[in-house]
Amino acid sequence: MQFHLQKNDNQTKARAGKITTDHGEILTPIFMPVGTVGSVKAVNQQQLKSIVKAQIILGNTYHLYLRPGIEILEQAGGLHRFNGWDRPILTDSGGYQVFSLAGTRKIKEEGVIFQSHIDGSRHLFSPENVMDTQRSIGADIIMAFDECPPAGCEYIYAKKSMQLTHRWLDRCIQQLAETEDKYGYTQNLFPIVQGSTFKDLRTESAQYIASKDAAGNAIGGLSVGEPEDKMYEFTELCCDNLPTDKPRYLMGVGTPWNILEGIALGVDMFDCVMPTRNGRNGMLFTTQGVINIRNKKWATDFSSIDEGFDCETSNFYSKAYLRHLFISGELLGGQLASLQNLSFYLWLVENARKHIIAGDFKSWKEAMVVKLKQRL
Ligand code: PRF
Repeated sequence: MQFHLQKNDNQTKARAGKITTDHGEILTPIFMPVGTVGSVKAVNQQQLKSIVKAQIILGNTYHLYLRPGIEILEQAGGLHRFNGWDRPILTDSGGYQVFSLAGTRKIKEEGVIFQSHIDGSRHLFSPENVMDTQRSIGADIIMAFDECPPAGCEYIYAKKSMQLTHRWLDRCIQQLAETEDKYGYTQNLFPIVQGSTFKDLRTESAQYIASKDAAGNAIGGLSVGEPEDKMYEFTELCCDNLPTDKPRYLMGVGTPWNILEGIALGVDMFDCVMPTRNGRNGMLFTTQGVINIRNKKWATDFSSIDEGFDCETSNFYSKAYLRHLFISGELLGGQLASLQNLSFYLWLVENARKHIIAGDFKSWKEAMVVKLKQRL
């Protein structure tokens, strides 16, 4: 994998770049739609390409390991063959999902013992077997196995947890060195910075992660319930301590304005369930602000979903029709809302990139943040 920096913004820490993987190029900054079980909910792979213009999607080791399971993924020849997505894929390690989803779990030096959210069965995730599982899934970018401590945890817990994440990282690196790519293309490990909201821990963690000279680096443990200003403060601290010549990925973030602020702090990659999950609940992100499409006020508004935004969904359908679909419980409603939101997120990062290259990112971003936060 290669990362080519094309432009550094003069007024902020934003960058425009290009990542090259064996499944094609990714122009940064980029947003990655979340396809937890190998499917971006309600949106098919053709739509992801032609309407959303997604360049890379995400999958989750935790979910794919439980269902369909490693044997089936290996028989298929990896996730790309299984789901028909021939562009880059990134898989999260499960280090977050076992903490947020699984029922009872026990963290040990060896790994985490957890219970499946599907049938309650017991499993162990270790740095070694999570690397093996990600080999079998076959994503282009694979994440280190980490522990994401809860927001507001005590210093001593955050420190021990960070140290465990660092020891697990070393074991991930070792395991990858001892195993091979399964499907003839290169898989790239991204380590993850932790350290909660403690400056000394975050600095130490970012420097430790940087010393591994990985193909890219991630920032975890943020957007877990801390105030927004803390999230920005710690994102910046991490970025400042991570290599400039490698992509930086802020995990699980966020709202459209979080993404713009993250870009201004030096982040290159983002993922979040928000555009799809909130979309299925009737929350639309548009170039004019946020819409609750179930609201009565849209019942007779026959204007397009997002006027002035050139996307298939926004162009073809009205607010009144989309509201009708939601009120009637039609599946198409969730699909159209997801398409609108994902297309908008990809539009947003594409435009951020254009403005970084043009040299007017800062003023564009400031005006956009105000506009996008509006509730219509
Ligand atoms: N670790 C991993 N995945 C994640 C996170 C993390 O800390 C987060 C936190 N926002 C989202 N996804 N492995």
